[in-house]
Amino acid sequence: MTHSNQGATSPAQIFAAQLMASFAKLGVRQVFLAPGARSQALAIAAGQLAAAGLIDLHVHLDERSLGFNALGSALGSGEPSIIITTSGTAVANLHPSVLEASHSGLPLILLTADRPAELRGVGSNQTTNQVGIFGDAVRECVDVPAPTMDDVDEAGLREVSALAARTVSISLAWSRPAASPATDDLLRPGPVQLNLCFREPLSAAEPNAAQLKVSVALPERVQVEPRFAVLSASVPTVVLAGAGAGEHAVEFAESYGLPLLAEPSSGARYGSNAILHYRTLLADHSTLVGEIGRVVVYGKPTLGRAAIALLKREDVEVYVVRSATMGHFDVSRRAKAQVDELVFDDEVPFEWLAKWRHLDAAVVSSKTAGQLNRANIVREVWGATGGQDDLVLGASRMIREADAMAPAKAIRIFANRGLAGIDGTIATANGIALHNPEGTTRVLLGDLTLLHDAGSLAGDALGAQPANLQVIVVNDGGGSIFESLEMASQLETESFDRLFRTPQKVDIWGLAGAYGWQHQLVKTLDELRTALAGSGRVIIEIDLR
Ligand SMILES: Cc1ncc(C[n+]2csc(CCOP(=O)(O)OP(=O)(O)O)c2C)c(N)n1
Ligand SMILES: [Mg+2]
Repeated sequence: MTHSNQGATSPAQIFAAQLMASFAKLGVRQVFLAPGARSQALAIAAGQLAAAGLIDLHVHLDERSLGFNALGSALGSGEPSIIITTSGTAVANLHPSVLEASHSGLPLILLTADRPAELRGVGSNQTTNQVGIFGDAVRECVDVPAPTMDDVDEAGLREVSALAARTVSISLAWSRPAASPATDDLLRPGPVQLNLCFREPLSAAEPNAAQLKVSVALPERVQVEPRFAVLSASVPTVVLAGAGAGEHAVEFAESYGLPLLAEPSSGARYGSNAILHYRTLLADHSTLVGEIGRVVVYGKPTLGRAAIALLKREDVEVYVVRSATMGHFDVSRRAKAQVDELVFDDEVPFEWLAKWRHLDAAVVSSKTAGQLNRANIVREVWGATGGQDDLVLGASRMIREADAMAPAKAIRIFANRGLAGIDGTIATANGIALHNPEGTTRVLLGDLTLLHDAGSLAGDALGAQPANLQVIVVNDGGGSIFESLEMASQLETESFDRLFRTPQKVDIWGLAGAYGWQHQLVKTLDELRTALAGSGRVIIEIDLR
């Protein structure tokens, strides 16, 4: 390939090399790139760092998919992901993943290339207002003017490195964004946008980002004043663990002997305090449910209306434990306190948990042994998934089925519950799988959820492809979750199908083949078990139509 401007100097390239080298020096390894012209200096710098083994580079065509891949990587690793896009609609295509990352507290660093000031607002090609495009979904948005030669002298380059450090630090909630002054405000990781203007020449072969010696470090981590509360042990208390609750909810429930009502997406559905059929028990309004006087909420519960109704009950007091990822969840607007740690003033009577366990054991599980139905699919998937594996749950019906009966098992479960979209699920799983080369990453989802993100099956053709990724699609010919909602009883079947179910007739076997995936059609539980024990990148289609 010829480089017409080889040897020429490009402030854009000097800036981009310094910025990307600084991110790498700060330890940010995962870089996600979608191709474009305005962002070429960043892409070239990223390519140089990847070639030198200093970062992992992932290239995807579609920015919507790219964003969810990066989000999945942040979920799987806890580390920030860098996303590089060109200008215009490319940036807008990041919006779904940026919203999800904002609501679920995930560190994304968005490097959105833009035209310089003189080309804005005059109808230039591929130019729109990218500053503020994500609203309050980014923790901070910095509009960085196009660098000139004067901006990339030694002092200027130190500023570029400082910008990288501040960006990483805010994305990880180590530093306070400008908009968050209060000292006991919860600091949450999240997306940060650097809108980077570049003027021509947009790139050059030099400098090589991998050869730069940069000196940069993260600022000291800001400490947030923790908040405590002391609870009276005489009020019958349950722990409600929503998405992102994590092991703290389990430790709290176990150290005080409290019933643990944990969603599958909580990371807390394990241990002997977990009340597996809590969903059924809450909906049944049993006397025990009536006795609840206090709910301690961890994470963000989103799966069932009965849990939300409990939080709104006048005779129930609510304490919310603040979550660094999911924020403070106070859906009833009447939490007595939002705290970081809770203690009881006395021992909780042990009979309280015993009663819950008794009632839980008495819930009759459906007698459908051997049948290929949703409950048994959940059992098989949980059974096949071990400590080495990751399980990703799509939004919609299957995650609720799991909420109703999934076993208590300490496995890594992920779900995009920040906004509970049916978008980006394959890409999210793909990003998570990047960090699990040994085990299997399974994603359990509905047919519409798969089709919404079918383009993400393309993956990164020249880059790392997860070795063992199983997409388990429960194909019931459309959105069956709506059958259980109000509209189903308002409408004739024909209207219901047209307006809500959206039946689809996609040939999933053909879809898998087109993208180079294996496909297995499963019609019995035995076939499902065999398929789950396999390896490779496979779509396991369970036909429930
Ligand atoms: C991006 C987005 N669009 C629309 C919705 C609303 N929605 C929730 S569930 C659903 C249907 C899902 O169908 P499917 O994936 O087949 O799951 P099923 O309920 O049939 O198991 C839709 C459209 C959403 N959550 N997110
Ligand atoms: Mg469906």
